[in-house]
Amino acid sequence: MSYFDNVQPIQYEGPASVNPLSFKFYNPEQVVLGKTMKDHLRFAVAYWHSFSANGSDPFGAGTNIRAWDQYDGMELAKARVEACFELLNILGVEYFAFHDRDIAPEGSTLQETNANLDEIVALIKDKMNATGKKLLWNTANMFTNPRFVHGAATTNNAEVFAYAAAQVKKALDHAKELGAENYVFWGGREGYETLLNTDMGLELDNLARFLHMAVAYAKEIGFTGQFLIEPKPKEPSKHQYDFDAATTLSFLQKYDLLPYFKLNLEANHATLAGHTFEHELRVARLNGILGSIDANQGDLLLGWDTDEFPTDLYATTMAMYEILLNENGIGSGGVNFDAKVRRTSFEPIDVVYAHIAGMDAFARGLQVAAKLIEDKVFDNILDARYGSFKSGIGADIVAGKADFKSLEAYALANNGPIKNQSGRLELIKATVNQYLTNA
Ligand code: XUL
Ligand code: CO
Repeated sequence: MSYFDNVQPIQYEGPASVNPLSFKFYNPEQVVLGKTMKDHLRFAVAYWHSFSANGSDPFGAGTNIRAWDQYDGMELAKARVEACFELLNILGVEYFAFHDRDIAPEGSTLQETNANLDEIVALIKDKMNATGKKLLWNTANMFTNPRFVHGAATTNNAEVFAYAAAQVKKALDHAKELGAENYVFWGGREGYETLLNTDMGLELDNLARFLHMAVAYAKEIGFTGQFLIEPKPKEPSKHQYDFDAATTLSFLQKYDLLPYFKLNLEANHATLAGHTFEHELRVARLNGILGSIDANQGDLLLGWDTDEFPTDLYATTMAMYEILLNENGIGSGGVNFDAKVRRTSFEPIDVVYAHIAGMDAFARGLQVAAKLIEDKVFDNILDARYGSFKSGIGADIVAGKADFKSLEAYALANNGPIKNQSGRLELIKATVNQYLTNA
């Protein structure tokens, strides 16, 4: 049985193709800067959006038409596994990602819940072995169930903390079992609403304790995937502790967790934090913690986490520029489509179109970013703009040879007016546009 209209595997047909079921830019084996597109991008499908969600929003019921909805309980869970592997095959995508609660229903006890999970993980493992598909990452959903109303690792209730630990322990067992290349911590309800009833110090200390326990358990069972933290500034908590890349970095530094964690950065989370996606990627890259990305885009007119499929070529180009400059590129991470079709795009085929759109947007972004790098466009801009630090007093500053006294002496001796140069911003933007249209 087909869940996606018997669509055949999507082929690359080039930018001139009018076939909606073809890639215009994503050509998996095409080599860009010494590596295939497939290896640069390491695309992943997000289970929760494409197989578990139903298209509902706070004002209305689900609209998605999905053939697996004829089932429920464990039968539904099994049908979703079938659908997932069918979609991966159609798209030629190698990876997928899931939360524990996406793949199997909760039972009335933790034992029952774990048994349900074990059964579906075994099915997924068989499918992975049969198809060669891989798990980019898994994670524990510690935000949907009402028990997490006050948080999980940052809850005020120690029993919830223990339950969350049990849940992550199980998820790490499954990560090991399925050979997950990463494991993600997104702190869904790890934040607070008001300081009037919040012990921020204890909550943050506990979050660090929780993460150290995860590191210790992974070591104990021999799970070697990369740990990732996914920052987000708000939603569902009013104030999330892992606000953005810089905040998360200082948390990791303070609690001696930096050796064990990198970041999974999401475009829409960046814009919610008041940053561009490339800002977040740059902060992570400069600090050696750029691990993986959740590819999507927000709507700047709306200002919440709309999780749209990424189609903005400017944004994908700037993101791929940072990834290409990262040591070892995206590394063991990937480009995970944490994105959902709009409520109005309710047919199964829309899920296929949406992924094609996102994959092409990133493939095009990769091509343009590679050309910008090859032609040293930004290198030349920066060389010229920061030229004053290459010689004379600037070189002394950078070499650590200057102090306040020598700089004062220099400033006093230089009586003429200081001359600045134009930043040439409009010219630079026009150049980027040229690359976007011609590269
Ligand atoms: C929520 C979000 C999550 C994480 C995984 O905004 O991005 O889906 O990616 O828990
Ligand atoms: Co995400």
